[in-house]
Amino acid sequence: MTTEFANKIQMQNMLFSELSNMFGKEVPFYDKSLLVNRICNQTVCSLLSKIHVGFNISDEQLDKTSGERHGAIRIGKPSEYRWVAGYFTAFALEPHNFYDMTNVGSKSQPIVATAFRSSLNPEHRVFCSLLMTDYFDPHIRQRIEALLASREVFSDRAKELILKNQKQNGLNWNDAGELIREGVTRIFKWTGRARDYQLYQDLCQAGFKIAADIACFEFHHLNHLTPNTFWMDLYTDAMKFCLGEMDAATHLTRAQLALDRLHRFADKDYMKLHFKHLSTEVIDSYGRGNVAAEYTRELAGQLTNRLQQADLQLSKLNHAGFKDFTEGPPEDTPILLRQDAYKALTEPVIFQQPDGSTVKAAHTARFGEIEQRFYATTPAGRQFYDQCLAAAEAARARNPNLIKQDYTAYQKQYAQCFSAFPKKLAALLERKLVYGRFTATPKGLAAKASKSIQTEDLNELIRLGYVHADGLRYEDFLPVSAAGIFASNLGQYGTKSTASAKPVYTREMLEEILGKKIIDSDAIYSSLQQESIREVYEQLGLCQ
Ligand code: OOG
Ligand code: NI
Repeated sequence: MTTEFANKIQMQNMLFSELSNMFGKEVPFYDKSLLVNRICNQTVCSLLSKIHVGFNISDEQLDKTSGERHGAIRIGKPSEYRWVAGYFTAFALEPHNFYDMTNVGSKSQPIVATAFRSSLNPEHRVFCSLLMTDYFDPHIRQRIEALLASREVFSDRAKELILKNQKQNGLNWNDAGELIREGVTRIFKWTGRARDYQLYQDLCQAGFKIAADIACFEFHHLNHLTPNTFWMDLYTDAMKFCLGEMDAATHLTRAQLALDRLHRFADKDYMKLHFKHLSTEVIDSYGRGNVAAEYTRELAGQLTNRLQQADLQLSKLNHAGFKDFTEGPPEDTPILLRQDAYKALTEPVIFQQPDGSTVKAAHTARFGEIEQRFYATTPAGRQFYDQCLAAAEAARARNPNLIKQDYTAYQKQYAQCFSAFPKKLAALLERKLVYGRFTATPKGLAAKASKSIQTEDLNELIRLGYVHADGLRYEDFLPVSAAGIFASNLGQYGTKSTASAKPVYTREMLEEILGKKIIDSDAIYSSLQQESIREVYEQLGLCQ
């Protein structure tokens, strides 16, 4: 008997599309931010089609390319964490990397995490935190654990489906649809209902807002669902403008600057990185266009006008402004990922009290992140990035007012700290700072046939045009950026452990809770690179 199982990647796309619909209904502001992003991405594409003659993108493809999301949930107890892992397995989302957020200096939070995603060409991810109750003193710990003990996030039916998937390694479409519904109507849903207002207040006042966000709520509500943008600075300026944080003249100038920088930056490697549906051959076939100096001004003007229309007067909606600065590398350094966010909204909550009464209150946790992804760094590249980042953070700390006084000057100062980092893929690969994927070119194969290849040096082979190099895209997260996002949204820089000694958390401990191994994504990037090098050498008749 053959059983027809639903395709897990298709299930994944459906789940994230449904989650995005759910989140848009829960948070209308999120839908507005998606619209701003769409308009900015369209503006980017208009410029790209002038730079790369032959490039154009249909509305449908734009939606597809913009459909990528990462979500974040925060879990309270190990048993829930294991159910979540079981849920994601049904969608081919597996745990990648161990993030110890208790260990990021003054930004530390009482959580450890992993990110669920597919190993190859992931489209979607969920950053999944687990509250470490032993981070706190025994009294607070006991109160949190007692409240969590009676929480049932997963329905019996959801558990049944998760176990069924585990047994069969697949679900039919009926079951798959039901599991998705469990996700969007319960497991990841925001209900505005919470419990134990006293504990909530005590946790917030003691500086443990994150614990309050996790322990007192009914379900594992999504706290953000992040789309990607084609050009971060264009989007952040657009949002700040719509929120009333910048006037039209300033927006016009800044948008034009961002587009001019994009013009300089958006080479074929940028196209490859941002438009996965385009092959190297297609991108290579584009002609080089001439972009008139006035064109970016014109685009910036159109964008400024569009953002002033009635549907985008975001300042009239309930909001808490935009984050002060972008996390990650500066705009000119295409590594890892850049992230920014509108700050968490204050939303009404009804607390069910232990005595049966209810309390009306408000909670601030859910925010609107955005990201742009670039190349995955090797350990050497990551170390170099960390050094530059430390210098940039130190410079920011020395002059904390600069951001508000002159954001352009702040960005310059920030970028300056990364100036030693190469800016182009070829140099990044040559210096082994990012991972690549290599393929033999027709020219290389012809050279092999005529036995005229004189070198085995990969960089030389690339220079000769015998090998084509792509960079591998970074598909994971950055603890320091995450900590910055937590800090800005919780309005709390970090949370110090109040246990008699801060516990040490390990990957093995989280693996035991998950009941499965956590995949090390660095090993994946590295093996993809190695495998492609091996193939290239074989195709070109060279030994490695
Ligand atoms: C998770 C923060 C981590 C990111 O993009 O780095 C994250 C959270 O706020 O719960 O999503
Ligand atoms: Ni995030």
